[in-house]
Amino acid sequence: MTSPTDAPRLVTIRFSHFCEKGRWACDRAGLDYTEEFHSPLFHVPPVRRVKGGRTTPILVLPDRVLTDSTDILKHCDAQGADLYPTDPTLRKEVEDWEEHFDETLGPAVRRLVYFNLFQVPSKFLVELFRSAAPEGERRWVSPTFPLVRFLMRKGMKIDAAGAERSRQRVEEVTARVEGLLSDGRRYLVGGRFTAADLTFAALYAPFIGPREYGAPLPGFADLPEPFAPLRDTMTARPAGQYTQRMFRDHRRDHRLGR
Ligand SMILES: N[C@@H](CCC(=O)N[C@@H](CS)C(=O)NCC(=O)O)C(=O)O
Repeated sequence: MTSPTDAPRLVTIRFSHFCEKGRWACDRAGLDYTEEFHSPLFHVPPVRRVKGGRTTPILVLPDRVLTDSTDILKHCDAQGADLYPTDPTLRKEVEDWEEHFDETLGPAVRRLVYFNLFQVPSKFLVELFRSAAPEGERRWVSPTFPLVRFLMRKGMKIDAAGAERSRQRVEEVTARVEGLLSDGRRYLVGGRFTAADLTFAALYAPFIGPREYGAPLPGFADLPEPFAPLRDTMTARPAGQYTQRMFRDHRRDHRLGR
């Protein structure tokens, strides 16, 4: 029996796709955790308090702190999430895909999506950021939004040239995955759901906004140009359909009873 102070704590930027990756694994393992969520940049002080760097997700356990989504998946696997095959060859294949998606797809999707979101009326993004903020933080989101957007643009090099490079990067990775799926397989490795599927689906999800996503995405369905055509194209293609299927069939959340 865990006491409240022993309960794992998942520190997130609530809507972040890397955080969805970690949260999905925690839910799949049935961990009894609490999520401490924040809006972008407001996450920095709380993250600094638990570790040196500034990225989320972070899983705070009674005896250690896991500061990378892959470490969180490994922990959840050991807790019953069943994300890595036992066969060493298949396991290596899953780990290689996971690392590849983390290194290439994750940052590229983020830049491309923000580049497009920064061009829709800012009320959409303010609403999204507000939905990620806890009570005391929420009232600061709107007044600080122009500064936060400026710092995000600068920090993540969110400009037209960067977005074009990211678009190409996304295309390369997505085409590789669609190449695998073209033989009719339902999962990337070994005929069953693994960390490779979870990672691809979580990191591709910002294009789609799946219904089962573990954070609210207010206004997603109504987002105007230039985001809407990107969302529609990326949803319709095989990788989008596969991502939706992974969410539909495997994104369980025991806390929501699904
Ligand atoms: N390799 C890390 C990457 C995580 C990451 O990039 N997180 C982003 C959110 S999508 C973040 O926290 N960015 C905030 C910042 O850098 O200040 C992981 O897999 O956990």
